[in-house]
Amino acid sequence: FAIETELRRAIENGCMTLNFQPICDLASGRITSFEALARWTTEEGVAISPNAFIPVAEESGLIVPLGRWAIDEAARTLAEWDARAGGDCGVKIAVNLSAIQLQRDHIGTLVKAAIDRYGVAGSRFTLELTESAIVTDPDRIARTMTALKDLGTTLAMDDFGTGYSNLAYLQKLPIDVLKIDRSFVTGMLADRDKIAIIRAILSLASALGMQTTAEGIETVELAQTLAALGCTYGQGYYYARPLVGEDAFALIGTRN
Ligand code: G
Ligand code: G
Ligand code: MN
Ligand code: NA
Repeated sequence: FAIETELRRAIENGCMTLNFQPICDLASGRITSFEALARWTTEEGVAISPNAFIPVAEESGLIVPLGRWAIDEAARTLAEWDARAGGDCGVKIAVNLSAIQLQRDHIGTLVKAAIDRYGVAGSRFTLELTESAIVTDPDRIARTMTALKDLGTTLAMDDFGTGYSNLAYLQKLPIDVLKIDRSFVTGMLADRDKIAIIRAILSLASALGMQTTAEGIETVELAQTLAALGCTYGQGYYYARPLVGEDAFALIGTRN
């Protein structure tokens, strides 16, 4: 496949970059972390969405080098921001891990290597996993998650509420944060069913001692309503779109 060859080259040639979208404390509006989102810009200047290249990367096995690059680049970015801030710049970076990547690579070892290479504490990283990762190989996932917790990282369940898994895993795995999928947030103000689902997720998280992040917050009304419902963090275009690193760093200075 031509796209595979081009993707391999993009990883090697620096055509892959990370964008950063803030995740804010809903009560104060302060930025607590940034989700790192991969962007592939071709040599012709065409931006290709991760929704297009992540599946290709997974099918071809290129998700392994791509995922290794993303973890390293996130750590490098944190070290750069800390250096510019003259100390801990005050935010974490969240890296997405796909199910296939978790199956094929040793993520704990990679995160440890990035921590050592850049001298950034493990507590500065969040790893976002999906329910599909748990369905695929629960025992392996449990070991990986324990290794990641031992490094001091935060673990978030991405797209929560959209997967096929049963809820028993919530009790067994060391999950810190549930990310409420955007599909429940979009249009929730005019939809009692969506509000009921969100309330149920918030109540479940609270009972299990987990925090919550609502995705897809596009308006101040959504931010206020979710804060009033007791959601901890929010992410979405209301706060900011995914930004290039330079703009993300500048935003810390203006918002925090
Ligand atoms: O940035 P955007 O909203 O278009 O991202 C689309 C999807 O791609 C999201 O589901 C996101 O989790 C995923 N994604 C973005 N960057 C990465 C990455 O570095 N690794 C993995 N596995 N998924 C990513
Ligand atoms: O699956 P994951 O949650 O990692 O996906 C993140 C994706 O969601 C990115 O592609 C990002 O661009 C997109 N996104 C982030 N905030 C919003 C928002 O407020 N509205 C919409 N429609 N998409 C968003
Ligand atoms: Mn995510
Ligand atoms: Na998500």
